[in-house]
Amino acid sequence: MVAQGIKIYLVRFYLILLSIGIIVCSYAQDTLYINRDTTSIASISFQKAAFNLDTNFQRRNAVLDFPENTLIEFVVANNDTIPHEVMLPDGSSPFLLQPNAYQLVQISSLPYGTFAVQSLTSQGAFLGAGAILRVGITGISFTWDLWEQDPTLTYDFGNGTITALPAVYRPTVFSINGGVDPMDMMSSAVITGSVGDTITISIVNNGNMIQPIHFHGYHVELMQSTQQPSRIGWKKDSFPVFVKEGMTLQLIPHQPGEFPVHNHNLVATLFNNSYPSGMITMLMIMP
Ligand SMILES: [Cu+2]
Repeated sequence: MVAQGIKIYLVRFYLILLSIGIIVCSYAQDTLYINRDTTSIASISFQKAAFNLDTNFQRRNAVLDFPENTLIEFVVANNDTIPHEVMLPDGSSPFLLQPNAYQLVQISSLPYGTFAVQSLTSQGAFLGAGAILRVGITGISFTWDLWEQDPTLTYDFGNGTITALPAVYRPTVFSINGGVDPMDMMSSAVITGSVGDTITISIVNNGNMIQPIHFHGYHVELMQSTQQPSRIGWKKDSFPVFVKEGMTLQLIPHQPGEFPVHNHNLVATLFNNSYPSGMITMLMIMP
């Protein structure tokens, strides 16, 4: 009798273990890999860091979508050769990730908006490592991952020879989603839609200076901001995006047309002595 009881107990225990295994296997979180590499655009070479969805370096940071008011889970893995201090958007203390280490992140919930998971380590912070979290954003939506830097300084930050911006900082690479090719209509930065659409634009400034974004043709509404909450509801054609800020803008086009949208600091619309190229793109609105 006792032996049979133990046997039933063991079978039940085994079934519980099996079901836990099935639940774990069927629920795979996204992994954000911290990657850093040398890259080049039009013969200008520089270092860049990013959170990517695999170990292959891409200049553009990953975008993860979550519903509002639910548990947010993902894994952060350090594929870099140096430790990174990782900052979460929930106000918790940053955590240190050694090379080849990974950590499961759980955030109980985030409100509607655009947030970032950023590296505070200079090889990440100054080289633009910041994954974008979009929470509760549905429908027609676009994301701009902004970053600027001086190509020479990227190597100094990468080598660890500097850990702060110099007094004279003259960046020449101004990128949206890792690219400086705004006149390419296939660019992920280009906003497309029709008159009357509700278009959501998520912006994260992963750069090191304020990026004042100017919209032509339309006013947009500030729906959310991690650093300027008092300005929510403002409808304007120009918004400063502060360093490391996450911001959500809403565009409901009242007219069709093709209009530029760009960084109002005009050196940001130059790259390798050519204009327009840099932090500039297009709004392509159909009737
Ligand atoms: Cu303008």
